[in-house]
Amino acid sequence: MSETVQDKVDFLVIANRLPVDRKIDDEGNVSWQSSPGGLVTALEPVMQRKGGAWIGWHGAPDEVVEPFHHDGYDIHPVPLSAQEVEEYYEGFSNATLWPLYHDCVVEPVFHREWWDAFQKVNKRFAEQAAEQAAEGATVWVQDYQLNLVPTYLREMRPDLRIGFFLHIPFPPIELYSRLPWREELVEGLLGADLVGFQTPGAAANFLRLAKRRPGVTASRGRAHTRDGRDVVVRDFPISIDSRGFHELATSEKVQAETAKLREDLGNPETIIFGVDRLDYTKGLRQRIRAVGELFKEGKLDPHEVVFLQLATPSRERVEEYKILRDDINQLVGQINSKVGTIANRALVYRNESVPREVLAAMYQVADLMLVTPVRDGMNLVAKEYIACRSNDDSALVLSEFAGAARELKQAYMVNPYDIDGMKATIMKALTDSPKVKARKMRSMRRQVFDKTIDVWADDFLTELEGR
Ligand code: GDG
Repeated sequence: MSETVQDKVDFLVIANRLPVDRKIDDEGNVSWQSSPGGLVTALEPVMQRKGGAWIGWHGAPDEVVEPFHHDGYDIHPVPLSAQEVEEYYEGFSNATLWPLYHDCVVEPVFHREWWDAFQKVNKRFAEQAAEQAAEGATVWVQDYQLNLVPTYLREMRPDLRIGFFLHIPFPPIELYSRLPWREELVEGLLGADLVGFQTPGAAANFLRLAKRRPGVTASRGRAHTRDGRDVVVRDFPISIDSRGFHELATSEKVQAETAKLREDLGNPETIIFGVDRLDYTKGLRQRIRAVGELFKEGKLDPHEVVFLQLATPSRERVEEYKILRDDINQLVGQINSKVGTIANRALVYRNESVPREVLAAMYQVADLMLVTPVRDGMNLVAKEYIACRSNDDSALVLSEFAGAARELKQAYMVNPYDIDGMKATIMKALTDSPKVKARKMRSMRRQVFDKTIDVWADDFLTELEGR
């Protein structure tokens, strides 16, 4: 395969971020390394096979980076100014759409300037794709930040096959209708040939909205557009590289890490674990409150049980995220000052990002995993725990508001708004018989090893290419 950037390609992925991170060594040499996300793992082989390109922002504002070839495919960095990052990304994407699409768990912010920037940046991504795509190429657009790209791209290049996948939930019409630009955003997605969601409920919400547009009708998972096209709308629940995670978790390096971690936590009998981006949708306040109360009431003994919560820093310049960070710090402080001792902290809270090996070790030592979002498109953490944890004497507590709840039916389900209910379910998950827990774990393992990220990508692309 050629090492130079190709003029035109048959397969393109467009995402807000590139699949590579820039590394600069001590001598100042620059290199790009694949970022270890699930999407990259799933799509790299596809792009290598088809000779593809990935279009996305490289992560540094006010900088133009030339296209380059990386690991068998092309990378086309899209430049963003500092003001665009603020308005298109932090503003419209993460302070307007993100809360709105997550059931308005915090108030979405509407600013007309953000909307202007959102349109402008979406157009830039579409133009870049239109330039790179060969005649009849397949283009896969990822996520809410690029909601307008399908229609812009269709106007520029009607010959292309365009797919769109939304990684987050799609809200009911009653909430969506608040959006001053609701018509444009629905039209934006109708430019695609295939629109994929995490759940059938999200797909149904979108179809209900689509058929309100003048001249658009909908039936049996399809929207028929004014210009006579059919848009297929359905769910494609995303997954993980299950075998990859399992191999990592059982590797020698991670085994050593696991022993060290257990030691660092004071060799407790039971380890409860949670890991999330520090985001208000993940139900951290409710989860920490519930476990804190169990410690305070003496139902959990800090000499025997440790609750380890890892919260990865996220979107730190967006106001609601700053408020959340302060709230959680305060909540953790209050609990630890009332229960446990300096040697036996009840709650070990780490607000940082850790290497994958360390995360895999954390999954391996966790007797009980708490995944309690108030709303979540899928939630990969729940699946990663099932793939990594080898011991059958384990339990997953899972929010019914995560997309993953549709597939991991054997989890201990909770409503994170019901703190007492969550406390009772946590205690049940800790005290159920090993036989019951083993049955649940085995059934969830079958699900996670059956429906992997490759299955997800293949399903989506087969449907798209059949269009
Ligand atoms: C969006 C949707 C949907 C976290 N901390 C560390 C770390 N992580 C990794 C986890 C997991 C990923 O981040 C988080 O994925 P989630 O699915 O839980 O959540 P979002 O980031 O909100 O993702 C979501 C997803 O898109 C995919 O469609 O499931 O619903 O909101 O993979 O492992 N990884 C490492 N260190 C950390 O400290 N290495």
